[in-house]
Amino acid sequence: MSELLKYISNNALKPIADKIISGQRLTPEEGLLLYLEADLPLLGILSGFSRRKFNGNLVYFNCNFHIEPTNKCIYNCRFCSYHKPDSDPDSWEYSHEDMLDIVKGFDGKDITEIHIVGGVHPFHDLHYYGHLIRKIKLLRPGLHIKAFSAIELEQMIKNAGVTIEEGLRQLKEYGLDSIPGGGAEIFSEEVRLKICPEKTTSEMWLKIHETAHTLGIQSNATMLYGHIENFRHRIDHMERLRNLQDKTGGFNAFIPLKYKSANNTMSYLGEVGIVEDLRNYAVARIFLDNIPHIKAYWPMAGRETAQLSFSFGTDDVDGTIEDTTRIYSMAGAKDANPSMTPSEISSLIRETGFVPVERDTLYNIIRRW
Ligand code: V47
Ligand code: SF4
Repeated sequence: MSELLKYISNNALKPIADKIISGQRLTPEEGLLLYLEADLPLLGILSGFSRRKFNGNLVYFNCNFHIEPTNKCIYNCRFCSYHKPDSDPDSWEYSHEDMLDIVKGFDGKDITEIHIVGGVHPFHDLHYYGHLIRKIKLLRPGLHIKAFSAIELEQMIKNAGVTIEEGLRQLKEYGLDSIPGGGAEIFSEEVRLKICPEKTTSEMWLKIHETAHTLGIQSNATMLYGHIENFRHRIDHMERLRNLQDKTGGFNAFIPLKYKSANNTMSYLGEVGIVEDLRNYAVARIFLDNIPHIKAYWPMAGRETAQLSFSFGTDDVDGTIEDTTRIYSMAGAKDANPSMTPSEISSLIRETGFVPVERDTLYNIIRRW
């Protein structure tokens, strides 16, 4: 493969390509240079090395649904189209009974994961959510509960008056199995100040995930891109994750989330295009050399971009969803009612020449489709 180097005309990129081919870690400056100077075909070839090392030609999915307990929120992130005040006819808040009814609606279906995430409630504490988890486990003991962004966790633990460590320990006892990757946005403090100034700090987000990992609770990490951030901010974000992963090894997947511009106060920015999406997936796959999976979350990315992204480092599309999330449709995503059957997802993957595999939340293989 060193033959490839002959065809790279940009001399600054040759040593970087050499490092990627020989499996060496890139510095932040080298990651930045990829964003600035590498074209799409080269990024496709180079991210292919990292992708094959981690996941061969497999693309994973799971069978899951979401519960969004409320879209009322104490925060007001500028990019968010989802949160609504009490008085808005589009706001909702489910009771435990409402949410248990949603779970019962999936009786008899081969679902392995429930993903619970929503707005940040002012006074519900970890026991309120812990009892919900316990009741769900009683109904469906085998269901993996991946729940609550670090932002929700910070607030519910604070409301219970305990430390982060104690709060997470108690939630684990209630039945929390893992934590989704939301709320990370962009770690750079200068950008955070502009797009979500009131929200949990980056330091706290990282602390919550680190503490979870040390308690044996695995998690994911997201990055919101394509708004006012620049490439340096993206590399800084991924470097902070890479450093934490070196310490704990607790992240399963990295999920780049493209900023969607409908119905929020940053709409004037518009959205980045598909080439930027693919370049971003590829740099993430190359730079994050210690996170095993890169997810193209299909309700946000769209089915076609998700398909193309398999050739730019991604190996996961998330799951069947079953029309249970509104975060992206309210922000303008194409699929207003996101839902795919396992065989639709597996055809979507197989059409691209990759091999579809159904997984559980922690990436144990359930079945090859
Ligand atoms: O943190 C909100 C993002 C996230 C917009 O862990 C937006 O498997 C784009 O974290 N445009 C929540 N993004 C969703 C999330 C998630 C999704 C799928 C899988 C997993 C996982 C986690 O949604 C928020 C925020 O970054 N978001 N508004 C918007 N307008
Ligand atoms: Fe609330 Fe989350 Fe929306 Fe921010 S992104 S306003 S924390 S629901």
